[in-house]
This record gives sequence, C-alpha cells and structure tokens, in this order.
Amino acid sequence: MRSILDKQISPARGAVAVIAVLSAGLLAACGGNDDDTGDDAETAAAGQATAADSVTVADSWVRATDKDMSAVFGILENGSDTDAVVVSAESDLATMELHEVVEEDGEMVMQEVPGGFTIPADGSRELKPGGDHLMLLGLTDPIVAGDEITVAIEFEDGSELEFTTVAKEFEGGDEDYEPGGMDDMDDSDDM
Ligand SMILES: [Cu+2]
Repeated sequence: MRSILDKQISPARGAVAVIAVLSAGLLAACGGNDDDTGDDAETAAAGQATAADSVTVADSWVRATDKDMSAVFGILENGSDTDAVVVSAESDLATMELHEVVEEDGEMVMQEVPGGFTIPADGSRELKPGGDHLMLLGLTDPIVAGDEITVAIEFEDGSELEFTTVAKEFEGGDEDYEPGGMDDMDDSDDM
C-alpha cells in the first residue's frame, strides 16, 4: 500500500507526531490482534535520548518519476552532542538503500555508502542530487509531483525516525544520481 497522506504535514518533529497518531489509528481501525506491533523505537529510557530523538529532517523531497528508481533528499540535522549514524532506510513503496556518489574512471557513479550516513554532533548532513541520497529501487508505481510518501530511517542505536516527504519534479538531469540513465537529459541547469 502506498503511504500517501492527504494532509499537508509540516516537516520534522510535527510530522513524526502526526504520523504516529495516524498509524495508531490505522492499527486500531484494522481491529484485533496486532500483538507484534509497538516494540520498535521505544528503546529510549527516560533521560537517555536516542539518535531518532535528536535528528530532524528538513526540506526533504522525493524525485517524481515514472521509472522504477528514485531518491529522497533533504537535510539531516543532529541536535545532540553525539554523532548519529543512519544505517538503513525503508518505505512501503520500494526497497531503499543509502547511496553516495563517487568518481570512478572519470564518471560519477552511485554506490551503497560504506558505514552509513554519519551526521556529526550538533551538525548536519545534506542529501542532494549528485551526492548522498536515500535510493528507492524497484518502484512499481509512478511517483507524481505532490505525492507524499513516508520514509523511515534507522540509526545505529536501533532507533527509528519516520518522516513524510513530498514529490517534486527535478530537472537537473538523471546523470546526477542515475548513472546510465541519461536518456532524458534536458537543457536545464543543475539545481
Ligand atoms: Cu542511488
């Protein structure tokens, strides 16, 4: 099922709360024995913040596409005095991988990032076309501009942060993060 929410939801912390409420509502609506839910992301003991408690996602977006690949971008901000490391991501829409873009034989290619995305203490890490991104692989339906999709990122400490991101068109050329997919380059400048 596609996790597209009708409402416009403000980014970052507000979205997390709203999604949590919606999820609870959906579970309740399904009724019955959801006895294996609710055991994740509750590892935070009082007074000990998890990475998910400290990280927010700003200005996120997902590239609209009618192909089977896309990517999620945005700025990961870490408000704690400890580095946070993103080790995986998931979405109902498709398989996700953490990708970086590196130069190889004179070409920019993307690959899974070794060790995940480290967000420095009291710092940020930007995911952007041509650089780090959360890859979506094996999409079965188009992503249309304006669609809202839900993504969950998991941290090294096991905590999980869910956020909603909005699809928009990107005119910068596929070569930025889809090596070999230069079939629809256009005359626009990169962002
Ligand atoms: Cu990629």
